[in-house]
Amino acid sequence: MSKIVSRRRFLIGSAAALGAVGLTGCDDVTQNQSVQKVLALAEGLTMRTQRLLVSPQTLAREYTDKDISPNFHPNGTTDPGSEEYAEMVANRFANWKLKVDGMVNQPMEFSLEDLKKLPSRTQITRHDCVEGWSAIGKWTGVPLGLILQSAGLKPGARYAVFYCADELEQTLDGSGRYYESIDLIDAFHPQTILAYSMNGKDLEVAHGAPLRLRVERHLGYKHAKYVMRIEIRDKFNDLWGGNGGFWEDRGYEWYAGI
Ligand SMILES: Nc1nc2c(c(=O)[nH]1)N[C@H]1C(S)=C(S)[C@@H](COP(=O)(O)O)O[C@H]1N2
Ligand SMILES: [Mo]
Repeated sequence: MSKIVSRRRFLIGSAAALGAVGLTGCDDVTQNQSVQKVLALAEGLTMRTQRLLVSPQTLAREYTDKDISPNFHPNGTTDPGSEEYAEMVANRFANWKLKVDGMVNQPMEFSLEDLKKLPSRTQITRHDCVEGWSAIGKWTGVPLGLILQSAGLKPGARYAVFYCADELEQTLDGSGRYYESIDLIDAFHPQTILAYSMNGKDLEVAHGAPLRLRVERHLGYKHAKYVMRIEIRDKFNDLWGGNGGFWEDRGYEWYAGI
């Protein structure tokens, strides 16, 4: 309990430390239930404190072309490796379609060509991975808000869940599938885009081709690569480990605000 109280004091007392909370490794943290509870509490506080102090529409810093990192390290899955995915790569994603469904008025499908015809946003931002590296890249894609607006949200919709093509951990029960989720505030944030281009070229396989999420005020693991389907939901605790993402199910925070 005292740990929790001091954590709370620390959080309330140090607005300057926003985002510095809870950058944890995943090995022993996942084993320790009380640590998990503190992390969960800290996360709630971090989110509420941050949401109070930072307006939902605050933009992440954007950079210029000369700031772009010459080497942007691909991380996690660098090729989903399935036969299905290999076929998609072979025909340059011509038959690939992004599915948008769940709590929407109009379930939709978009080919890569469809997405490229929609209004786009280009942003040069810094990607921060929990593993301790950062890189600046230029991303072009469709604002997620546009897609959600056109599908139309049903009452009670709260989250966008991203289903990816890769299993980061090979498991028999499918629990190694990469997935992520964000709330609708982040989904409609102007810098939240479905990117099909990086540094002026089609997104490479290593960086999540054909489509990856950029959710610029969050840590790297929220930026789902190889996005195949977006489902609008009112909850995510009934999916896989119940924590809203592959890494969240392994101890990372759901609200990875920076
Ligand atoms: N589908 C999928 N998305 C993912 C990952 C992954 O392994 N699979 N890794 C995440 C992590 S931890 C980071 S830091 C970034 C890395 O993006 P990059 O490969 O473009 O550097 O992707 C994120 N999105
Ligand atoms: Mo990461």
